[in-house]
Amino acid sequence: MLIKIVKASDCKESEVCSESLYLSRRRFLSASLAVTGSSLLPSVASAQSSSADVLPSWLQHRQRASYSGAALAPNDSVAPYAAATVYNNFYEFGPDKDDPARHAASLTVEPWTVLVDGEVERPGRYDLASLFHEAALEERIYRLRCVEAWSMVIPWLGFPLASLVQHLRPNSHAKFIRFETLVRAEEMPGVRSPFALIDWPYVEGLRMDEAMHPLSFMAVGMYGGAIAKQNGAPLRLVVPWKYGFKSIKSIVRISFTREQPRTTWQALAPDEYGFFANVNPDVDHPRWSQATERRLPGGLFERGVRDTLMFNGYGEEVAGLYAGMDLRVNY
Ligand SMILES: Nc1nc2c(c(=O)[nH]1)N[C@H]1C(S)=C(S)[C@@H](COP(=O)(O)O)O[C@H]1N2
Ligand SMILES: [Mo]
Repeated sequence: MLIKIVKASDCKESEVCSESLYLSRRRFLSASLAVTGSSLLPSVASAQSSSADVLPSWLQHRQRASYSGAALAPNDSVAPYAAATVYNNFYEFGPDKDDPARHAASLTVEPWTVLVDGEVERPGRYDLASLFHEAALEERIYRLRCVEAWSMVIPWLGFPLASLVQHLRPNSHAKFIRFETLVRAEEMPGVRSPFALIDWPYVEGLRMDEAMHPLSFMAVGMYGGAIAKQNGAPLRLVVPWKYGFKSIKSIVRISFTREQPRTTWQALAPDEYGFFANVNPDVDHPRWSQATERRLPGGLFERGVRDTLMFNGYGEEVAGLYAGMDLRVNY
């Protein structure tokens, strides 16, 4: 059976592609699941489940702390788990929005270690429990605004990046942090693909003051449970005032550097994607406007288009980081 259906990833900013086309594709997938049996399609089957898996054991007994900053706006509602785990960008698993949900299930996340190196007093290879030592677990409900002009509200569980940095003790030469994603061709079809544009590993970075900002977050869970593999298990960065591509997934290396790191999207298309990548409705992408965004998942009668907010609505907290900087130059 061959059915031609428009892919959500073909839609980006265009007016003609609506979320409903994407949703009907999902219905088509679940219908075919019912016919073929879920055992044949384990990755799609797991993406269909409606709630998060239980937290890994090292997190289950962590002390919890509450966070009172950066509240949601009255018109923000949390995306259903099923939406946040079927519409993803994770190019290691393929270029289409549903590739991560289909292929990430086979990713091995245990054991997982993170290499810490560079200008730091405590370099080494850490497992996750020792990386976060005795930090208390927090929930952060953040807007995530992709540079492609869609957004979602997602509840994360994890630790402030600042607590990790303090634990690792960067020295006085450390001006930036560089993060690197796992590269494992056997488990990552996008890495194996000869058509991939990205020069693996996926790399992202922050200036040290950005990393130390209380909103910068290392997620190890979502929706009160485990973080889904398509969302960057077992460890991903979340920087809510920056375009989504800064929020690097499945991190295996954290380096403290003197120089600004060469990051993946900036290296690929420097005119289109900057190092800072702060959400900014006044600075358009060369190929589309950043003034508005599509909030996902859209309702049946509502296209869900809304104005994009400066710093994704976190300006009160973060604008001071960029005082005196020209954000048209440093996009
Ligand atoms: N390693 C890695 N991290 C990544 C990406 C990627 O392709 N590879 N995509 C980024 C982009 S463009 C976005 S919008 C967010 C999407 O996060 P989500 O799928 O959890 O919504 O992940 C970011 N992190
Ligand atoms: Mo993105």
